[in-house]
Amino acid sequence: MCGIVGAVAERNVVEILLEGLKRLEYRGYDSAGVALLNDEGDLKRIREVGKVRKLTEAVERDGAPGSTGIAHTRWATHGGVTEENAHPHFSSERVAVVHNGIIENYVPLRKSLSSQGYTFTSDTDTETIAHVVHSMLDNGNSLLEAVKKAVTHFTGAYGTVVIDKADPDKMVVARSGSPLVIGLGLGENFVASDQLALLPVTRRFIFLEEGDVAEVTRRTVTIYDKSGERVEREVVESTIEHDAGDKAGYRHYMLKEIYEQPAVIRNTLQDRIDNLHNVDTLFGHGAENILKQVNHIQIIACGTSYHAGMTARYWLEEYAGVSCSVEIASEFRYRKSVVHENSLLVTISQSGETADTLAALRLAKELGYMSALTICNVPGSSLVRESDLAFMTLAGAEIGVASTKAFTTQLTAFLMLTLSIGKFNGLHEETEQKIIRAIKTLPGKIEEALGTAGVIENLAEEFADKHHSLFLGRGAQYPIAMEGALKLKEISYIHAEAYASGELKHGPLALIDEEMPVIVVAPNDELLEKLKSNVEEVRARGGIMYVFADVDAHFESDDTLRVINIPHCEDITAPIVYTVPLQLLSYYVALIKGTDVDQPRNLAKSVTVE
Ligand code: HGA
Repeated sequence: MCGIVGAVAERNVVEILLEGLKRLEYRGYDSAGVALLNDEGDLKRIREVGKVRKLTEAVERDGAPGSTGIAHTRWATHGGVTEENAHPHFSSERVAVVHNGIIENYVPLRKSLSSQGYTFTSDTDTETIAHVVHSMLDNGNSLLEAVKKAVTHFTGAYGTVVIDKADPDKMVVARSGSPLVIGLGLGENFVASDQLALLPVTRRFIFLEEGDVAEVTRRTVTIYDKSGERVEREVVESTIEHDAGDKAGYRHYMLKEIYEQPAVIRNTLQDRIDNLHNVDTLFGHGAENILKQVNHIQIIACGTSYHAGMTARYWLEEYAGVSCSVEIASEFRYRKSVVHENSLLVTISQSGETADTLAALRLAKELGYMSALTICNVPGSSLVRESDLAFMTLAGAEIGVASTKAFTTQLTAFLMLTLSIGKFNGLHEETEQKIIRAIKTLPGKIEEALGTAGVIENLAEEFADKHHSLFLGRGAQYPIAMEGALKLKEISYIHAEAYASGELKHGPLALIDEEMPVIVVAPNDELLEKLKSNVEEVRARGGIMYVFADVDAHFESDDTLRVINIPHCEDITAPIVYTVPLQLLSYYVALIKGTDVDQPRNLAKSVTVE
């Protein structure tokens, strides 16, 4: 959350900053701002409530060239969505700061800074950073020393970039809890919260580590670690495609990403599905030794990734023969839990920067888990760097805030993990081969499932005036129902609840009437007959149902029941295939409701605050 871009160059950096912000807008779109130091030594700031487009228009209107600059797109945590609270924040028209994270002790800091004579012009926690740095500069410190000393006063999380009017051609950056990457150019250098922002200007990156402070000038990058020691960090060549931020002709990123699923699942499987015996290549050095010994798997994740973990539990217990628990990261990290012997921690995150998941990983290391594996989509991200093992999903950049292709590739990764562990736990070869064959047909099955788009688009009309909805599924389709409900909530703002179908009569049945559409996920599996009984229970109470059903499940459409036929697929891959029409449903309902599909209200991607 919150997008940061900074640049020091010989040329005017305004366009670099604005293009970077546009590419980071998925991280927050409450307001955007830029601060620039020009050749005359002036510090100029332009801020706008709303999207980067508004900032771009304002910059074009006002004109604000500068060869050193910082920019920010905000997802507000402290202080409303106003121009005063938009970043960059200033101290005494000298220091300018952008920040991603939360300064938790901002209240006492504000008090103490106010008593020193500092005036606050915003309600944010961030403004304290500007004033603390300024007070350190006033004590005669260089900008680097000032930031190094300032960060010792903060508790909470920050990725921050500071510039000083009195010391132009320089940025000082600090990272603790929120990601920052330095981009290396020729005679110019950059900083951003995600490499995606800088791909038009460089492919060479240094990922800052926890506690790092760095001074960035046009020609130098000097990094100090958390103990203040000067350190060299590896320079990584990015393999992400330059045009990863394009819509490729689709109306929305989300639609593009839904349609990319066959291809990215193919990528994720390629060279891996036929090499499952090569466990170390799949999950990292030492994986075979670890997976052989695993007695228990603890999956930790948030949001959509949590649903991937919940689905995986069904597979891991049934086919890999290993017990598995799944927990939301923000719960796990704040409770006392029991660690089973030979437990593997598995974290899941698209960005690899999800604050709660990262904190849970760090906690698990202290708790004595045997090993930690992450399933992640961003190479070089914090989760990947800090885990013992990693499986990279190859979904490519996901820009739509509502996750789609990241989810289905996470599930694909879990299928391979299931088979890899199953192999050590006596999974029958015939079953293994059957599953592999099913997995190989996945991209094709998803292509077929995408063929339901026209039918779903028509049905979506019926949701336009609805305020609530219920999603039902059984077995591994229960978390898929949860994911379907989450998608609908996220982008259409329709209240959606998911229940395991068997739970219906334990309460939610009371809600059923013709105003409450019920979406049922009904593959042709061993639970179909049970599910059919649940459908009848809803029908008997006048509910309107939308049943996503296997062509052979023999549901018939009538006045109260609309059947959307889904191509037949194997039980094990069905959760992935059925995800796709639910994504399409939420997309088309959102279109009809006219919401902002890619940047839904109040949300942002890459949740780097807790
Ligand atoms: N706390 C700051 C920054 C918010 C943030 O990082 N969001 O992801 C603010 O509210 O402006």
